[in-house]
Amino acid sequence: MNKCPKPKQPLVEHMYTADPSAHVFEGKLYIYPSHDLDKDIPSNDNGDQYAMEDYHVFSMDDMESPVVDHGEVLHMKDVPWVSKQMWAPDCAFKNNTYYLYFPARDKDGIFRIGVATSPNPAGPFKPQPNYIPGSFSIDPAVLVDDDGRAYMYFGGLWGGQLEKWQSGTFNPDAVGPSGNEPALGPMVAELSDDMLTFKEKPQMIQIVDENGNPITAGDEDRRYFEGPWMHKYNGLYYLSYSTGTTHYIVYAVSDNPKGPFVYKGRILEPVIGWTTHHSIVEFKGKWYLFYHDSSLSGGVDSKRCMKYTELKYNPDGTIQTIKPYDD
Ligand code: FUB
Repeated sequence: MNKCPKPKQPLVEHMYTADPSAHVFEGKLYIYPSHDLDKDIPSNDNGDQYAMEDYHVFSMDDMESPVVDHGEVLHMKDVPWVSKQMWAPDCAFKNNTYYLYFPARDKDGIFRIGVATSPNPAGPFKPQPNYIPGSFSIDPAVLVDDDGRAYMYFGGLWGGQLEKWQSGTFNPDAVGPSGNEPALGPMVAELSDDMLTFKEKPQMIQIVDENGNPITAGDEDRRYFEGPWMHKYNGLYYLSYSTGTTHYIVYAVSDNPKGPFVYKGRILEPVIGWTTHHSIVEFKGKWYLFYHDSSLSGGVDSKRCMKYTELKYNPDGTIQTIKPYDD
């Protein structure tokens, strides 16, 4: 059992955790993070330092309760198609079943997205024998909409390989657009009713500025890099994501789950460490941002710790920008 967490402090300190996806299931807050290894691996743009092998699930009865570690719920040795790097997961509930979605490299070194199921939000999760057909890249985030339809958002540049799929097939030499060309966006695909396959071919989401012009690849303060999250507020769809090289969590809004989305602003200023990755959840009448930084390891990019803080909206629905190290 861990101590009661405080806002902007590590949620747990007995292991390194990152990419926290938070959801309210069965009246409690459940968190599905990546599990960073306590190993020193040289960093590169391919992300080799993120060599994670398994997932733990955490829960809190409320924001004043200790964080419970439910232990290892899935290990890559139990997933036949995985070779390495189990990155940022998410969990969704439908059909009386919890679905854990996770990216990992297949036996050819290509990132795919798999799914594992459990009758319990705390797992353990039983993986499907193969990855989701037609899946690629990283960072799945699933929204089960009010009408029961479920959408998966995913994709990440560089180590996450999104730019290598622009032609529709994997091209290891492909590079992304640059300068004034429209930036790549995250992908979206509606999930089948059984939540195990895509109902359709994934399509790229368009993110535009206030004048309707596509955000360009050179606009690194606003363009999509990785870590999509989708939540709804007052009936609108809020797509939030990391800008990667500039280390912001930003957001864009639409009245349609597939966009186009209009860029609105920043949610989180840069944290300690290269990556920034988050989720947004409403719990017991307040909204929270879950995120990570590398403070627990003294700044090692691949040894991160999940944190939370309250997220506030302005009356017009915009989100107040959070400074991670100010009170
Ligand atoms: O944790 C590995 C990768 O780092 C995630 O997939 C990215 O979003 C970044 O946080």
